[in-house]
Amino acid sequence: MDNQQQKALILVDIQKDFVPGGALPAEGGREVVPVANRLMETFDLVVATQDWHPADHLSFASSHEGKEAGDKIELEGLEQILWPDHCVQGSEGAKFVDGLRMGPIKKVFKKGVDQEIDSYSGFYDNRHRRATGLSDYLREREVEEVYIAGLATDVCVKYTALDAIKEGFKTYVVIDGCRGVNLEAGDVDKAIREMKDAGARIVRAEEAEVEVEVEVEAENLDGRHPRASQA
Ligand code: VGL
Ligand code: ZN
Repeated sequence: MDNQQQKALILVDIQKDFVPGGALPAEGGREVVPVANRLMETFDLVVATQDWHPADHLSFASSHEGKEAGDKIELEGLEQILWPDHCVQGSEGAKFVDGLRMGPIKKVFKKGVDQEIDSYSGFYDNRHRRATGLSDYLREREVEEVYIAGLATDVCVKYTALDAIKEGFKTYVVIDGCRGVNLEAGDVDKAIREMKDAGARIVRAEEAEVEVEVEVEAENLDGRHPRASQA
């Protein structure tokens, strides 16, 4: 049987600062950990993204005099929401949440590392100037479909999903494996609508697991990937 990877699981920013007790928590954020851990069992290829900012990152309200979190400014011609300091490189809050299985994660893609620009998507910074390498990594491994879970639904999950679609991946968002920050009420619902409208498929973890397992079984039967014959 060939070993072509066709599907990947992308775990977005499951970091301490994005769960309760952290600097920028998604309500119920810790609940994505058991979902992610279970999902990892059904994927051969699992990658993660990690928000990883320098201490003086310009997305932090603290980097702008007189500004507070939630204020909006313009940064390099783009609207930028100002956040509390979060996911500072090497800090406790930047670590992955306790209990998240790290063994299956083949590679971690760090984002938000440039001081002057934010990076919500796991693929590109917000100006689409610098790639994190995630897209090339997936393509080199023949990935065609990505399943996305993590934090936060209405920020980094959303932009990661939108970029995945733009990059040509068939994109699933495992919605019970995501939690949002809802900076403004309704942001999560709006994000789900936007992702759907762009072509993302919103699924639950059990559907994602079933679909992957069914294909693995079919692959074992005739030694070929089931999608190959449909091309
Ligand atoms: C995120 C706001 C700022 C996220 C990252 O991971 O959703 N949100 N930086
Ligand atoms: Zn950030």
